[in-house]
Amino acid sequence: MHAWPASEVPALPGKGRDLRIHDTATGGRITLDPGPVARIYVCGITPYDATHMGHAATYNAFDLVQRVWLDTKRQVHYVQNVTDVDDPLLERAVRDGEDWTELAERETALFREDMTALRMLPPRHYIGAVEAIPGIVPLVERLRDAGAAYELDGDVYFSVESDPHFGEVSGLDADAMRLLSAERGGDPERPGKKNPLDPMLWMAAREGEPSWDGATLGPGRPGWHIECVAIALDHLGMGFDVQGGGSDLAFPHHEMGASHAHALTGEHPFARAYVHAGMVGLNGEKMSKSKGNLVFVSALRRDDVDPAAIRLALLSHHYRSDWEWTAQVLADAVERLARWRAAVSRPDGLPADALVEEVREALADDLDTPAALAAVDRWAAAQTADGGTDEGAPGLVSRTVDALLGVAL
Ligand code: 5CA
Ligand code: ZN
Repeated sequence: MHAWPASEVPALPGKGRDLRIHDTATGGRITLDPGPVARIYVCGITPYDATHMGHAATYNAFDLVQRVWLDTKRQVHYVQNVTDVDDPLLERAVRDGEDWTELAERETALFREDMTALRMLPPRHYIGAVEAIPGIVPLVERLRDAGAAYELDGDVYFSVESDPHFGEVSGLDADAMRLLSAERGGDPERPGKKNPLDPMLWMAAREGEPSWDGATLGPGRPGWHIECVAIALDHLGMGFDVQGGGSDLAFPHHEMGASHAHALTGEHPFARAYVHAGMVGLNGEKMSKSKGNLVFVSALRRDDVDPAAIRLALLSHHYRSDWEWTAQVLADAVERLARWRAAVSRPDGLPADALVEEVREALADDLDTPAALAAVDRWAAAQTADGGTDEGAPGLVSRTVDALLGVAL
């Protein structure tokens, strides 16, 4: 699949800083030390509805991770998937009497437009589940042949007990896992499973649903977790630097994915850090396609909201906190954008070298965007009050905000 166009990332003077980030698996902050090519996998959308502010906030967090790495002069190898076949997508297509491929293509196209408008850096490999199927089938066969998977009425399940590291990503106890598994696409109640938590790797063809050639597995379609594992192993390999997603992916998705990968390769870890963004809510509930309480990026764009203001609204919250989208959050961002634009539109200004370092330090400190924004606010306020004579300053601030925060002033 093609991704979306890249916006330029200006190079900044001086030296970028290594990222210290919260890792869900260790429950603490770790300093990432990627090689010259940093590797990141970010779970993509299931394209049955438009990009909402929750999605945008999560993709914003992982865009910042890359911007910090680019500032250290590393290259970034970024992979993202599109879950373009799965139960919720097929159910929505049936509900709306629409062809599921058309639904997926339309919503993926809209997602690309939203990501472009928000200046999110595109992945180098943007891979759909459907196009990954030929690579998924042999992995499931291998897991089965190695005794890490078993058949149940034609479906193939992964045995969580085959991975001694199972449970280390989310750190949850069995009861919590069972609850979340039922909520998030698992089927802990299905009789005949070795362990109620075992997730499906390959679902045998169902009447009226699309299916693909599964070689010795028989016709069917892939489970959700193996999709991301196949794509990540194909394009990044084991031990990549960051796997990212919203906190609702820690269990079961990232837990199961890590276990699949350990069982397949005999190596550990799958990702060096599992990084999770908080949930964005609306009117007291998590924004979600299934609940329908959504604010869409595309709807705001249609209402002529500047995408830079949307991005500033996302940046005004720490990525790990759960927060509420409100009209006030957007109004504050619109006002801040105007203030910053006024401050950088003067021909000269207050020296900004210290500001570059402050923004760098804030982001390196577990992507502390509220601190980064406060630093720019202080420079803009002082600039407006006193002005200054440094001719390079407004341009430097513009480039810093663009390169590190993805906001074009
Ligand atoms: N296709 C899978 C991942 S492989 C999936 O979870 N798709 S999704 O469309 O449901 O979500 C895409 C990303 O947005 C995921 O990282 C998810 O955790 C995140 N996300 C979904 N809802 C919210 C929300 N309300 N707030 C923050 N992030 C969210
Ligand atoms: Zn995923």
